[in-house]
Amino acid sequence: ISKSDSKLTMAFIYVAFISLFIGGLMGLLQTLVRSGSLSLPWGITYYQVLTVHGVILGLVLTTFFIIGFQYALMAKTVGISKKQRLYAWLSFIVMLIGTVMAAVMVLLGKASVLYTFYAPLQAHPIFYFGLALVIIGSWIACFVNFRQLYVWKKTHKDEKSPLLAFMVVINMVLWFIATLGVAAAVIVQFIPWSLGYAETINVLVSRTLFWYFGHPLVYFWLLPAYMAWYAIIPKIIGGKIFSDSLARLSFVLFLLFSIPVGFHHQLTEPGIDPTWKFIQVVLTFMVIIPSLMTAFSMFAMFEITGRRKGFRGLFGWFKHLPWKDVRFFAPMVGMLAFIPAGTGGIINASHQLNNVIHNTMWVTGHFHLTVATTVLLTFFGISYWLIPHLTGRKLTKKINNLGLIQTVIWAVGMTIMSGSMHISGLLGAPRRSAFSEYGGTAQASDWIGYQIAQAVGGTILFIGILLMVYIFLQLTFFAPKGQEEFPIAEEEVNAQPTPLFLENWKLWIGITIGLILFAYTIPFIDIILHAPTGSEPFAWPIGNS
Ligand code: HAS
Repeated sequence: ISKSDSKLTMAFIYVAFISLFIGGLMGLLQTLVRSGSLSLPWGITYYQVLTVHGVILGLVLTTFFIIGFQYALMAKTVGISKKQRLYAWLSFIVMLIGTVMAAVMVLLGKASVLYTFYAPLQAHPIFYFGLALVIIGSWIACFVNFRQLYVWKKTHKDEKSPLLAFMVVINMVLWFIATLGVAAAVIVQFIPWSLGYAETINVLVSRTLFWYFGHPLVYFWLLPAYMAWYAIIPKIIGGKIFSDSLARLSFVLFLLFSIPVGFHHQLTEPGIDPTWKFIQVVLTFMVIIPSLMTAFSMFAMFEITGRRKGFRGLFGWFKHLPWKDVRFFAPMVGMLAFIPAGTGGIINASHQLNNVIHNTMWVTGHFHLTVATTVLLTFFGISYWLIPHLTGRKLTKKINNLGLIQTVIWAVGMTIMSGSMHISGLLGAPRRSAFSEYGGTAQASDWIGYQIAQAVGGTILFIGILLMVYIFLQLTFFAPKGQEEFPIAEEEVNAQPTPLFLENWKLWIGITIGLILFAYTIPFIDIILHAPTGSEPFAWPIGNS
């Protein structure tokens, strides 16, 4: 892609890697505090560190990497005009200002509200203003991407849009609809409440609006990884896209089913009618289907490519995979991790089993496997070719090999850390708590060994982060000059034409809105009507005298 587009994407990627370093360091501190091996100096609290860790890795790193990567995909597939690029820069600047405002408040200990930031925890108003700016900046990015595809379509009538551009737009539609919920919470509830205009806040409304956003958020993280799996990995392994239609359908299903499911994070909460919890659990099981389709599609693509290269036998095709190419190896380890990670998700979503694991370390284990392994290793896999492509350098054999080592370190560290998180969670260890022996109870003593294992895994992961930051610096500033390809796979030659209805935006957005209204309207009215006295639904001055 052009120099100007490269600069734009790199701006986002710089923020992502700085975040990786700071957030990773906080993660290390946390595991050390939880295992009782460290007490934090200078009055810094556990929750301050936990908030920096969650916000900077879960929200900042991901959002910046994704939006930057998506700009690169759009520039490559449908192009970007000068004016759109200016708006893209505006999105970056607005998001950056918002991030700095929120980060300063968190670092000063004035916003130790965790990455979920719902009430009753309260932050300094500047934190919420910062969040609002990040959301607004990301909306500018949404509209730039929508416009890019729209302009392309106008000059390519009756053609299907490039697969990656279609995927980016789905992800941004999903993000836009989802962030409406969190924006409402920030503007209508948190800002007036934190400014002191309102004395009270309706906690359940704030949690419900957060999770309306919080679940699709995890698919906003996952879908860029799926973009690479569907359309980039086949090229890297010398294959073709298994099915363009299947890939598009799975993305459409994510759009439909990732939003009306937030209650599966609130299954233990009073105040929500169990019938609606049940309905949202059923919808959660629907959102598993596109991931199962993806797993099928990946296996099919690997097998077809292997057989074409002449490998026979039930698992012979397995050998052809380029295990020594880090552009493949890192995402592949991510895929493998998604098998237990996704299984854990299905356990979480099962209403009764959720009672066993909710608010325990199991959940922390789950999301370190999903977002911090499957998604992050895929993002690392993308970085190995994208960064040198953008900086006009080469991925050398040496850096490739360091990348292989990095991936193994990550897999080992995460197996130890996330494995012990899952087990200690089953033994009842609560999440989000600093080290405690709980008054010397026998049950708490069962957890300590696992907490030490988490610190060991966390330390290994931190070494992995240092290595990754080193690789990033190499790829950005020091690797030899050259050209690295932007690998985008083609479709199978004999592929069936993709049905046009898959690009019927009005239809899909219409069904999405219908499903959201179905899943949320009645329970939301219920929550408001039955709000306890003193917790007005909207924290406006009028509602709270
Ligand atoms: Fe989750 C909690 C349910 C997926 C992230 N999740 C969380 C939280 C986070 C998170 C951050 O129902 C914590 C929020 C908090 O702070 O409280 N999750 C699910 C379900 C799925 C799921 C049903 N989660 C994710 C993904 C995430 C993520 C993806 C981030 C990216 N999750 C829950 C629930 C909770 C929850 C409850 C609340 C728990 C509570 O009570 O608090 C599904 O989407 C999973 C479907 C996935 C699969 C796997 C398919 C496998 C594939 C790989 C194939 C491998 C190949 C390689 C091809 C069915 C695609 C083969 C190669 C060879 C060489 C063999």
